[in-house]
Amino acid sequence: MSDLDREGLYRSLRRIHAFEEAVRSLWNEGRISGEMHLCRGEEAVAAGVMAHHREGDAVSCDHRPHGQFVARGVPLVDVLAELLGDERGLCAGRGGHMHLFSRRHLIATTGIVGAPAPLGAGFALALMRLRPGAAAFAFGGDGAANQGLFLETLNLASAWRLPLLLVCKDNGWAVTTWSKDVSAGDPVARARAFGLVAEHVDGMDPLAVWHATDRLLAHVRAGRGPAYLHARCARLDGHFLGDRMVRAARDLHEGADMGRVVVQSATERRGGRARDRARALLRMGRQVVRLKRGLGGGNDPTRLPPGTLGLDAGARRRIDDEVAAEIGAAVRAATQEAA
Ligand SMILES: Cc1ncc(C[n+]2csc(CCOP(=O)(O)OP(=O)(O)O)c2C)c(N)n1
Ligand SMILES: [Mg+2]
Repeated sequence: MSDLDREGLYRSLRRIHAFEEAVRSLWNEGRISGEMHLCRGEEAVAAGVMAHHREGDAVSCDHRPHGQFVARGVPLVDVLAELLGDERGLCAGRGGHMHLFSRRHLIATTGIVGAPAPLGAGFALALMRLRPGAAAFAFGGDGAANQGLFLETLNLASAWRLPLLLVCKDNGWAVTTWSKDVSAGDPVARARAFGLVAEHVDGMDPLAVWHATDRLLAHVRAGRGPAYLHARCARLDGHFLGDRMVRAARDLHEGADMGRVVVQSATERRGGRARDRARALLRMGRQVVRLKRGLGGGNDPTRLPPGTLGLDAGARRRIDDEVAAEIGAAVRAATQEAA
């Protein structure tokens, strides 16, 4: 078993959180162009898994990659400059947040849903030959887990006993589709059917993620084949920044105009039966209340109850302050460069 560094795990959570809030501000200011998929709600998965990363391991990420890049220790100024489209960015400002790549840190992102799995398998194949004991980590979503290339990777990774840890960040959604409406069977059972060792974990609990990853990686690093971690987490900002579905629940005053449209369509004479429309309206109302409660903090993996991780309030405050200073300095450096 690896040593658990509680302060390090807490710091990692807070760094990811603070980084995403900084990106949100820059995006809101119009300094970052294009779609922005933040990983708020997935911090505990990124921090808990990446705490086990060792030099020489490789990482592949999906379109929500910041948590892994921050936890990997890629220089934050380089990542921020990339998001700002600055030529001093990680990929000369040409890739943006969905194509982050660092050869030095062996970490890559793809915007093609499902593709981190085969990309990770490729990394794993190379590592198996070049660096026995090293592992590849591949992060994807629940939507990605229904892609053909993901299922093909389960097969080949198992057949070739690749040192690969596949991590599913299951936030329940693929853009506007509830995954449960389009997913057959149980994800862990699916992976086991291909011969992987697999576990389900509460992805809101950093300690649980840390322990599950520890167990699975012991198997992977010993050369016994790939593993699969299914982590239930949340999607706190909707699919991308500006996603009205979540903004409506986040700020109820913004939701007023959204609410009008929903009520109008539900009371529209044409269309479905009155009973079905009334049910739909009720369901929407319940959904908003549930989201609102969740967004109040209960659904936020970085708002840990006192005593979590065994850190006292003083230690947590010190780390929070250090993280705030680090992120603030990175933003200043990146925006000055981009100015
Ligand atoms: C092959 C492919 N199909 C469709 C898309 C458009 N797309 C971008 S993100 C996304 C949803 C992915 O859902 P999931 O894997 O659960 O990730 P989440 O956004 O929930 O984190 C889709 C369909 C894409 N980028 N690539
Ligand atoms: Mg999803």
